[in-house]
This record gives sequence, structure tokens and C-alpha cells, in this order.
Amino acid sequence: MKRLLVLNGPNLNLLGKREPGIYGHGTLDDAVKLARETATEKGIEVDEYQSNHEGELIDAIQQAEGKYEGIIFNPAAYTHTSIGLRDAISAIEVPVVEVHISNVHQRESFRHHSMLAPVCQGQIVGFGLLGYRLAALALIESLEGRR
Ligand code: CA2
Repeated sequence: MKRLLVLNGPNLNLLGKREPGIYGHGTLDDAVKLARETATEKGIEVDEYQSNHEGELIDAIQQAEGKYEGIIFNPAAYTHTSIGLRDAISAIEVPVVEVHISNVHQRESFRHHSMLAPVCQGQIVGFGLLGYRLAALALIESLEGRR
């Protein structure tokens, strides 16, 4: 059975509980469910992991090799700072799609740059939780060689 990992970075455990004006009312479970629904239709399983700790996210990326066909990754604030996460993504063969719920380009300038985008397969920004579904679809279609 093929598998995807939905990986979420710091503070995303608060989704739906704080700041609904920026991130909406949906929870992290809702986001994972959207990705899972799309994957299940194609017979693909989805696991999820959230951490507030950079090193734990690096561990999860390293451990994805050989276990997952793709990673849907919202690195949250580490997007803009983390060379460690970038190096981890570069070190694996597993394709990573970067997802942001908000349109980071409409926000503060420090959110406009991603350290990770150059080593990801692609980036989905600004579509709310739907971005998780779009990322699942993009990964699955590319795995099936339709891109
Ligand atoms: O738009 C996104 O998905 C972000 O990755 C969210 C990050 C932010 O640092 C990035 O620039 C863009 C922040 C995640 C924090 O999530 C919260 C959710 C609810 C309440 C507070 C924080």
C-alpha cells in the first residue's frame, strides 16, 4: 500500500482554536481529512505528524525515506528560517509539496521568502485547508506519471 505523510510544523495544532481571521475555523484534523479523502479514492494511505520542534520535523523527514511516496508539508514559521529542514528535504528522494493555508505573499515581507521552496516539488499557497487536498492530488497525479 502506498502512503503519504501530512507533516505540520509549529503552532498548527492551534488551528481552529485561535486566529480564525487568518487561518479559518477548520482544525488540523480537518486538513488531514481533506488530503486523506483524495488519497483514499486512489487506494493511498495517509499518516500525519505535527511537531512544534524543528529537530523532530527533521527526524520525520529523514525517516520518511522508504516509507512514504510523498510528503505534504506545512513547515509553518520554519518555512522562513530553517536551513536544517531544507537540508533534510534535499537529503531524501521522497517528493515534498510545501503548503501554506494563508497567502503568505499578502502578509508581512518576512513571510514572502521560503527557505524550502527550491528543494520542494512545488508549493501551494493561499487556498486555506483546501491546499492539503490540492497537494495530495498533485503528489498522486505526479506519482502516476500524469505530469
Ligand atoms: O499560512 C500558513 O500555513 C503558514 O505556514 C502558517 C504559519 C506561518 O508562520 C507561515 O508564515 C504561514 C503559522 C502557523 C500558526 O498557526 C496558528 C493557527 C492558529 C492560531 C495561531 C497560529
